[in-house]
Amino acid sequence: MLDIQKIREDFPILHQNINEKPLVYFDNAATSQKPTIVIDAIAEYYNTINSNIHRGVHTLSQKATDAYELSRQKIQHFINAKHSHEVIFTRGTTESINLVAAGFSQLLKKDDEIIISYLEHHSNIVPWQMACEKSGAVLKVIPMNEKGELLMDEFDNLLSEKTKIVAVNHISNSLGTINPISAIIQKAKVVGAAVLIDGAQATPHLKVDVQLLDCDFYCASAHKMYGPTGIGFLYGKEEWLEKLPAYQGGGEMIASVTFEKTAYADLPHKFEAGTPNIADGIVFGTAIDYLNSIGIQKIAAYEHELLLYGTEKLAQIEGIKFYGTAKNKTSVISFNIGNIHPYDIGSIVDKLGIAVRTGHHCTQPIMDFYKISGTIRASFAFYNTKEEIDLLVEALQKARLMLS
Ligand code: 7TS
Repeated sequence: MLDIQKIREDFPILHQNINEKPLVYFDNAATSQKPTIVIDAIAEYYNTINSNIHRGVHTLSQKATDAYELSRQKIQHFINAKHSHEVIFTRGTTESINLVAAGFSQLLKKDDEIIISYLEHHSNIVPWQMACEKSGAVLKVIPMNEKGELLMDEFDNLLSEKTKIVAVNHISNSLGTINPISAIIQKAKVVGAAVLIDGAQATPHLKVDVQLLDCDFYCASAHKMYGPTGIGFLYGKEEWLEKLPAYQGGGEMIASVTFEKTAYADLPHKFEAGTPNIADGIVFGTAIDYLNSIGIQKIAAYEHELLLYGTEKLAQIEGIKFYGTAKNKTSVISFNIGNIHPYDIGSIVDKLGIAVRTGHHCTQPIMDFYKISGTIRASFAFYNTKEEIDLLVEALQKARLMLS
C-alpha cells in the first residue's frame, strides 16, 4: 500500500490554494508535477557540476559527463533495454517520433505503407504524413470502435509486405485505452515491418520492458514521469539505429569532418548533435530513481483504484457521457455533460481550484469519430486521492446546474 499523504509531502506545488480553494491537480496526462528531489537536483547540478559534456578534460566536465551517462543507464534499466547506447536523449516524445519518421522518409519508397491508428496523438500522425509527402509512401490507419479500442481484425487486413513501419501509442492520452501492443508488434514482425511505440502515457503508469515487447522503437517524455520538461528519450534497437540516417548535423555527432566527407559518431552520439539539455538529462535519472522508490506496480494498482472510484462517482452525474470505455485502460476519464461545452465546465471547475484539461487533447481524429469538438479530461496520478475525486464530482454538479 502507498502512503499517499506522505507521498503528497514530496510535491510542494500541491499544497497551495488556487482561486482560494485547495488545488486539485487532475491534468497529469498533460504533465505531471515534480517532487522536491527532482526540483532540488536541477539547482544541485548548476550549483556544483555545470559544464559541457563529452568534451572537457577538466574534472567538472568529466563529472557532468558521468552524471549524464549514468542517467542514460537509469533509463536503460527502467525500460530494460539491452544496451545503454540504444537510449537516445531527445527533447521528448515528439522529437523522438520526428527523428524516426525523418529517418524513414529517406528509407521509404513510393507505395510503401506506414500504419498508425485512430487513437494517435497528433505527434504520432503529422511526422508520418511528412514522411509520406517526402517519400511517396502511403499512410494507413487502424480504426477503432465506440469504446475506443482498436479493431485488430482491421489491422490484420491492413498489414502486408508493403508495410514498412507500424507506429502506435501504448496508451491513448485522451481515452486512456491500453492498446494490445504485444499483439501489434508480433503481427507486424510477420510481414517484416518495424514497430514504433509512442509510450508518452505509459512510462509513468506501468512497467515497460522493451526486450519483452520486442519493439524496434519506444518513445517517452520525462515531464510526464515526474521529471523536467524539455527532455525525453528514444529507445531504438541497435540494428535499427545503425540503419537509420542521422537526424541533425553538428558537434558531438561526428567521428571526423573534412569538407569532402563526414563520418558519424557511434551510437548514441550519432543522434545527439550539439550541446544537449544536460541538466534535465541528468535530472531525468533522478525522476526515475523517484519512480522506482515508489514502485511502478504499486503506482499502477493505486491508480487503477482511482480509475474505478472516479468512474463510479462521475457516473452519478446527470447527463454525463464517457468517451473511452475500453476494458483495458489507465487512470484517464474523458467525458462531456449534456450539451454543455467542455471549456465552460473547465472554467467553472478551475474557479473551484480543480485543474482538468478540456478540448481535443491533440487527438482531433478521435473527436471527429465521436462527432464532438472536445471532452473534459481528468487524468490521475498516484498523488491524487479519492477525496479529490469527490471534490471534482461536487464541482461538476455545480457547473452542470449553472450551465444547463
Ligand atoms: N504522445 C502521446 C500519447 C501524448 O500523450 C503526448 C503528449 C505526446 C505524444 C507528445 O508528448 P511531448 O512530451 O513531446 O509533448 N500529450 C499531452 C496531453 O495529453 N496533453 O498535453 C500533452
